[in-house]
Amino acid sequence: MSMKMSFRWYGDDDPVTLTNIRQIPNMYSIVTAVYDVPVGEIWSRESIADLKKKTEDAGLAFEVIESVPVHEDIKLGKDTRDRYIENYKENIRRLGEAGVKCICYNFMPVFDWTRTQLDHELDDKSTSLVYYQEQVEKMDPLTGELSLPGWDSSYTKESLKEVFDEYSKLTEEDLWANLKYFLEGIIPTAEECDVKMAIHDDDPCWSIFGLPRIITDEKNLDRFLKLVDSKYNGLTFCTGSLGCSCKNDIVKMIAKYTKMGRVHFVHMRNVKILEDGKGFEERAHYSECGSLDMYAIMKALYDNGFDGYIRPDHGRMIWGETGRPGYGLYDRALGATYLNGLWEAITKASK
Ligand code: DNO
Repeated sequence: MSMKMSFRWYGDDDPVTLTNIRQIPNMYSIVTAVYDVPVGEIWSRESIADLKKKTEDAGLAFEVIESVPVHEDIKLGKDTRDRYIENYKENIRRLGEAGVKCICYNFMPVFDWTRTQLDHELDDKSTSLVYYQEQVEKMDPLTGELSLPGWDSSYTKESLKEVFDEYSKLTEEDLWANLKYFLEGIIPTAEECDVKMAIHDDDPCWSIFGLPRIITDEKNLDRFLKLVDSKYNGLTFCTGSLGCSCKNDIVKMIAKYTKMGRVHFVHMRNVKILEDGKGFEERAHYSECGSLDMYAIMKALYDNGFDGYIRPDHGRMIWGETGRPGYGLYDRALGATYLNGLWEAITKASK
C-alpha cells in the first residue's frame, strides 16, 4: 500500500511534456482533462481514448481526471440542471470505461482558484502566485479584465454580469441544497463505475467577490461527507487551499478524513500566511519556506493508510522557466522529489 505519485498535464499545448514528467522519479499517473468541450457537455470517446493512449505510451497511468467541471446551472439549481447532471453521469461512465479511478471537481460559484498576482518576485528571485488583500479590494471581476489560468474564459462581460445577478439571490444554504441534489444524482453512477469522486476545497477557503463558498473548513467538510455517505463521495484535499486560513488545522483534518477512507486525492502545496490577515504567498514545498508542516502532513497520510493519488501542487517559476503560472516543470518536479523523500523516510522509520 502506498501513495500514488501523479502530475498535472494540460495536454498537447502544455510546454511540459509527458517525457519530462515520466523522468521524475516514482511518477505513476497523469492528471489531466479533455479541454476541447464546453463546460457541461459530454466528452467524446475519441478524445478520452487519445489522452489515454498518449499517457500510456509514455509509460504513465491514466487514472486521474482534474477536472470534470460542474455547469453553473447545477450550482444555481436551475431547471436545466437535470440535463447537465445526466451529461455528467455519462462522463463518469465513459471515463470509468477508460480506466479512470478518480475524478476531481469543485463547486465554487463562477470562479475557480483565485490569486491577485501571478508573478510576485520572492527574495530568491523566483516568482510565485500570491493573494494580497489590498489587491483584492481594488479588483472588480465585472470589468472583464481579470482572468486566471483556472477560470472559465467563455464569459463575456454581459454574461458574467448575468451570472453574478443570479448568484446574488442564492444563499449558502441554497448552494448546499444544490450540491446535495448534484451528489444524489451522480454518486450512484460513480459507485456503479467504481470511480471515486473527489471534491476540491475552495481556494482560497472564503467567500470572494460576494459569491458564496462552502467547502472551506472542518465543519463544512464534515457536512459535505454526510450529504451522501458513500466512500465514492470523497475529497481532493488541497493543503494550500485550506491551509491559507490559520483556522484550519491541516494535519488534524487530513488525518481524520484519511482514516475515514474519504481522501482520494491530495494536492500538496505550501503557503505562507501573511500576518494581520493580509493574505498569503505560495512558496516552495519545503516546510520551512511556508506555514505548513509538510512532514507532519505526509506522516498523517502514512499513519492513516493513505493509498490514493497525490500530486505536487503549484510550483514557483525558477531557473528561467516560462509557462503556465503555477504549472511549470522544475519546481513541481522538486516538489514531487521532496514528497517522495518524506514518504520513503517515514515508511522506513516506521518499520
Ligand atoms: C488550481 C487547481 C484548481 C482545481 C479545481 C478542481 O491550480 O487546483 O483549478 O483543478 O478547482 O476542480
